[in-house]
Amino acid sequence: IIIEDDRTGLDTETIRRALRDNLLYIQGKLPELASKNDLYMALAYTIRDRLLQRWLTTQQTYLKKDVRTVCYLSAEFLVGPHLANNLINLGIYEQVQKAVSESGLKLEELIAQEEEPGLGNGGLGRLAACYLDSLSTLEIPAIGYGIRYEFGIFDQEIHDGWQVEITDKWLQYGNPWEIARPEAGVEVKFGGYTESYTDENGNYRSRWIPDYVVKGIPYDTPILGYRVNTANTMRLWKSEACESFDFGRFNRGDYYGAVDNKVHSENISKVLYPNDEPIQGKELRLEQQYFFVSCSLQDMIRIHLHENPSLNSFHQKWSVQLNDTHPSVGVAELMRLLIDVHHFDWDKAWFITQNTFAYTNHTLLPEALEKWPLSIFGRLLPRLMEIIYEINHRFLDKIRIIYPHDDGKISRLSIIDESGEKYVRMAHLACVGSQAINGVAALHTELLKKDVLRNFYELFPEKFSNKTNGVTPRRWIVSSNPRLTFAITEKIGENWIKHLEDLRGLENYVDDGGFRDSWRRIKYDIKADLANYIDKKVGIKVDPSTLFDVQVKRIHEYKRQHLNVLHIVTLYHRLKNNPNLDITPRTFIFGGKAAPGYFMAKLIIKLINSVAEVIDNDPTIAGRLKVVFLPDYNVTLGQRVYPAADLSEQISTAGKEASGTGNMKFSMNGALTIGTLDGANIEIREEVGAENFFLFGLTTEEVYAKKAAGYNPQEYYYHNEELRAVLDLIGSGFFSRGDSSLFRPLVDNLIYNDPYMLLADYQSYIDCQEGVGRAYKDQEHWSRLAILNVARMGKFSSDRSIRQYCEEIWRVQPVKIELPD
Ligand code: 26Y
Repeated sequence: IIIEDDRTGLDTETIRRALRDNLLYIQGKLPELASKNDLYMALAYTIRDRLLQRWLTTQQTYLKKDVRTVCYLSAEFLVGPHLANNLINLGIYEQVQKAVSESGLKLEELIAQEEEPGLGNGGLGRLAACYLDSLSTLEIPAIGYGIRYEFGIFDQEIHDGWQVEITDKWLQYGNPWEIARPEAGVEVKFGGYTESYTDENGNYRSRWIPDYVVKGIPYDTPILGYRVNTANTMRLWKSEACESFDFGRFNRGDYYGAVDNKVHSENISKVLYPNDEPIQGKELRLEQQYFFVSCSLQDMIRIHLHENPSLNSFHQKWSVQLNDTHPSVGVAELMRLLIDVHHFDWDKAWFITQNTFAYTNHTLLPEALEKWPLSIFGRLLPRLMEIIYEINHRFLDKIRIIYPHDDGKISRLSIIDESGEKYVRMAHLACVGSQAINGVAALHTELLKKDVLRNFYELFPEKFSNKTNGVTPRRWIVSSNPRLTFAITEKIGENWIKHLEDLRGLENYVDDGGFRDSWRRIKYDIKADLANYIDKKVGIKVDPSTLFDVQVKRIHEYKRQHLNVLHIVTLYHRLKNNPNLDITPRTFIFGGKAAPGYFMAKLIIKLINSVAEVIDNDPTIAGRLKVVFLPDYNVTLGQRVYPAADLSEQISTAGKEASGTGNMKFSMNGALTIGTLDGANIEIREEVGAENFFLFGLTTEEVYAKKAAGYNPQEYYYHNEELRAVLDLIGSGFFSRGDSSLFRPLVDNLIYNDPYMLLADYQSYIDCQEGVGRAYKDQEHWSRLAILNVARMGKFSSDRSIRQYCEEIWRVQPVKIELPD
């Protein structure tokens, strides 16, 4: 037989041989002694070889063509497992399936073996991962820069209904997808002081004498595009102690002190902060941010100077996107590198800096805007503090000309918040230092302009634009939902995978009874799979013919998982009062992690589990209501859950969810949405049609108006009998074995405070849910709506988002990668 090159060939026979080789010579195992994990590793290395060929060719091409490159700076990349997606993108899933069968195992079992890198909290980190997939698929030169956390987002267990956090040891069996590059390490300074001096040409300069220096080592993971040869790099930095640095302590014989330093250096990339709201004043977090940003900018400069005579053209060759304010210290860092290290004058450096960066905002909650106490910032990054003062000084001088005698304006725009304890406002630094500023959904961008960043919008309206989020159909349809993928492709071919707008072609089949029939069969089978998983994981038996009503996302009061619970308790209460009531049987599925220090979020998890238990133990409810909390919601579990959902819960208070991306994943997989006019829900509804979307709740304007008029939740409590009964039931201890104090904080918060207006939206939600239940009873009708939802989701591909970023912000072009024959 003829076989291809052992490390690049794509036919079944070559892959089979490569697998055997890797098992012997990389894993060092005989086939008869190999564990499932050994086989997974052998397969992963086999696929990695195929990636490397494309990756090296990509790098070589970029170098030769001297391309303009996008750098996506993000403290989080929630990429999910690599193996299945690489097989799909390479187009060798079937070949590998056959090649693996020799081992007596199924490919799916090996895929399940992969531990996902949980290097993110939620939406923002996952968005960065979808964008890397699209950048490669669209053949755009790009690098994703971030942090290689040794411990990612914690694993969640549920004990007695409460969340318990377990360390995520994702690296313990090795990571076959990354390659360390110690030779490309860079140094990062911290602490100490600055001094000014006059250089040999008589120029005033500043010098930073640090307290300690940390080394950053890059770890590269190739990110392959779909059915193209482009493999871009995700470059994550690990912190290490810097031997070259002369620790004063060590010289003084203070050995333990020197070890402290080593330990401290290694701590910087040790663990992901498991919060999705700023951690006020945690110095280590600021160290993480500066660490990865300084490493990344130094790396770009090194690459640039390798290909160009000077940094004068830096902004022409690099476009750097700030994923929220987390990397926004980069604005000051690039200034420092240009001025202190490369001896640029201020104006030239500022021109380059401003034309390099662009900033994406992801939040509307004012309390979630990142700010750092000056005391911490100045101590840790004294030279950057000086530079920020200078940026601010020059910025405010310009403002004074535009708004003379308006001190209020000055203090509102200032990068330094001086209203009490002094802070650096990171969003202000990002706005001033960027050529473009964007929100992540139409409503969100409008609210940024009107509210959160109003003063900046007045100043430079031309910098603002909207870039509605998107998700990659390769992971969120093809990889997660092979059955649906097959059914769609059978009808309209496979172009939709790269051109999601082509899903429109499915509209021709909504009236095809046979198609609707097979659509329902597919959904049922997927739900049956999830039911098996649920039984295995939490020991609850659920019926796949019930309506699967799903809310999976981080637990947050503004996302209102507890509004969902109020609906469940309402149904339960109705059934208790009227046992023969005819309701649509439902299975409520929840999943999501709570920040470890967020008391109310943890109490909401406990409430869900408590309600689940009572309902489960009530024989009169059997077959009609079921509640499941799936522990450890992550990318892998999301891939199981989205395809199995009938109903997607997107019920945040209007004006609070910047965009949402789970909303898109559900709808693409044929779930209908019950949602508020918030974030991208608005645009989803616009696309799928108002008649195919279950809308409820106050609008943003109504929320604002009610707040302004002095919202009083007690009015709802006293005037709505059913609502009162439901809240009283929860408050009574009925769901907490008689302990009426357990859920008191939650119930009281709703009755007396209710910052997210659950009580105001309650009735509208309950009524809307009744409509959902009725609609589900007519299965033919429901299938039509589901098919139309899928057919009209084309806009929400991350390919569309990335095209807009490329054309309107980054001004980068695709570069074709040809493999040598
Ligand atoms: C400062 C730090 C601890 C921090 C870390 C993570 C702060 C915030 C976050 C994460 C924020 C986040 O995930 N935001 C979400 O971004 C999505 C992508 O744009 C949006 O769809 C979603 O509405 C928004 O909440």
